[in-house]
Amino acid sequence: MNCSCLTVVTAVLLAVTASPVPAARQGRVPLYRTARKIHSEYLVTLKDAADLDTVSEKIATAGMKRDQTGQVTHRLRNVMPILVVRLSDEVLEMVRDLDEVKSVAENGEVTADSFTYQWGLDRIDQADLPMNQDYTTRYTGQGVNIYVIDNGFVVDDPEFGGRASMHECSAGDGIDPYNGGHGTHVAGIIGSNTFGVAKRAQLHLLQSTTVTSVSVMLDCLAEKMVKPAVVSMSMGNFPHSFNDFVASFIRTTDVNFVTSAGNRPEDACNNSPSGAKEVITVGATSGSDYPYTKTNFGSCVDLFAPGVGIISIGVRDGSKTDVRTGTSQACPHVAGTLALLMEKEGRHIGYPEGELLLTQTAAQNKIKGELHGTPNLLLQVPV
Ligand SMILES: [Ca+2]
Repeated sequence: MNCSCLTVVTAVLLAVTASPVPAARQGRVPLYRTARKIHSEYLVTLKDAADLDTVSEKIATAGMKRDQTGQVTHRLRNVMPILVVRLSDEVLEMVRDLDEVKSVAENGEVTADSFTYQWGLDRIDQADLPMNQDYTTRYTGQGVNIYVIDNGFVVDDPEFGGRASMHECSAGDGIDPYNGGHGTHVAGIIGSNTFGVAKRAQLHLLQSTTVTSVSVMLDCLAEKMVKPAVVSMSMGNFPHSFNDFVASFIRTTDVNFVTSAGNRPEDACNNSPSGAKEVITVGATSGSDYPYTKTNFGSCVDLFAPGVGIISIGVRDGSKTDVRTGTSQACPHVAGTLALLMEKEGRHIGYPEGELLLTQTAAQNKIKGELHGTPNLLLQVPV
């Protein structure tokens, strides 16, 4: 099977599953519609006992008799018996009347990973699939300060609604502020108007790229943070000794520190600060509730949150949105949720209460596949 056939197979499966409501006429097999239809192109699924070549002949003959298009371009035998065809409208109706045919689907353009809405929000306000295309919570994180340690911030993006600013403790590090936009994407998941979990939280941005500058910033923050507060850092690969530093920061300040589990994939206990017991460490899941293939795992991960194909604020190529994957995208879902919980409680939530609340309210045993000892907990917001 060549590459174009593989592409077609993908299109078949997506096209058939994308629109489950058939537009069938009486007596004819269902015609499944697609959102971005390609004119005259269809996927004809045959009954198991049907012969692909015989049906192909019938379609070609029907086209010739009517002097119309009835062309079979691919015969798929290995997964399901399917004919990929080009048909005129009249021949299409004839095909839908054939005894051997089970269903017909329009061919259409599909764009993998191109989510037009923030499915991560949709997922965390409901315990079970399927998602309902909606994110509803009565909380916004208003009055809560979220300190975001990252790099590549665009502070004045309209999506932040004026709620984002560089914090006085920010190291700056003298790097290009855009720097791929990682921090902007992450902060957008925490608190932007469209893509954010906590849409009214105050975002304090701290730009850094080195272990020393993060340490200097945390030392500064320990003095300057205003509660209710939470710290979010979608960064890893610190030396193991940093675990002790961040643990002391949490105990001294009584402020929760959320971080990404990492994308190796390996035991999160081997990395820092994901391996620190006091830190809230977040693994990443997909929209079908499987772990992200590269998510770090194990007992040091506290819970999972959406992280595969997450849309948020984009800065690359002048695009206003960007779709990214990783535990960097999972971590900010949790930081935003802590802000919602603090608004709900009407007070600061510190250590270890924040971690307890998150794990107690998480959806249990929803994540499928191999978890390598990671707790089967999926983030849920207070609704
Ligand atoms: Ca939902």
